[in-house]
Amino acid sequence: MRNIFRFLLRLAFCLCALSSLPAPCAAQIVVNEFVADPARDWDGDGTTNLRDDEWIEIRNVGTVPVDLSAYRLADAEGPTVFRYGFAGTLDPGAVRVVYGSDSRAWEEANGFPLYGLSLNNTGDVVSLYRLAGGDTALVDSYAYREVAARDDRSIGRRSDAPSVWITFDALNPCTATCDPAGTGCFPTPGLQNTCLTPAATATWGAIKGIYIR
Ligand SMILES: [Ca+2]
Ligand SMILES: [Ca+2]
Ligand SMILES: [Ca+2]
Repeated sequence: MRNIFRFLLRLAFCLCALSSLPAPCAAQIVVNEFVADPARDWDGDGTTNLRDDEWIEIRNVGTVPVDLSAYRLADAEGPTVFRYGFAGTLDPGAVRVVYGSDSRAWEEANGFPLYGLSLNNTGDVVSLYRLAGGDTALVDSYAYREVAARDDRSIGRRSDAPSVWITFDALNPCTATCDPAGTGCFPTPGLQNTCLTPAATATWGAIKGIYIR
């Protein structure tokens, strides 16, 4: 019995490694955090740009590496206009951040309009799709409203409770109107969604490189 279980487990892992197969393997990759209304040079190119400095972070919440080549980002317009196509592999627990400038370069190379990630400041949907054979499956999405998306606020999953979404508003503190609620945490592009605050001096060194270039 135990051998049968091990065989099935191994088979499941092998199937997950094949990028052409649909969910539940696809559910391993989730939208983890994003900034829709940038007011600083998030991508580090020396200028602040409303298109190029938006960003979306994804995370592998599963237990096996995932080939990202079938994954696409879109906004509320849906899968008729993709904003970015991933490449490479994402290890379990790892995150990958895509800036608007990355998106624009991908759009240019793949014949899409050069809108970048195109995250509307007055509310939009961040969507992650997966191409599977002739189908396009919605893997994960998050709809946000205007207040939480204002200047340099990111919205993301709590690292210790991934089903709970929060606003990372240390750079632009929320009032009581933020939905999801503000936390006083800094946005963490390319890093786990740990809550880093100005008071957390012990860990500030790990993230200050993002903000001080
Ligand atoms: Ca925007
Ligand atoms: Ca920039
Ligand atoms: Ca993050």
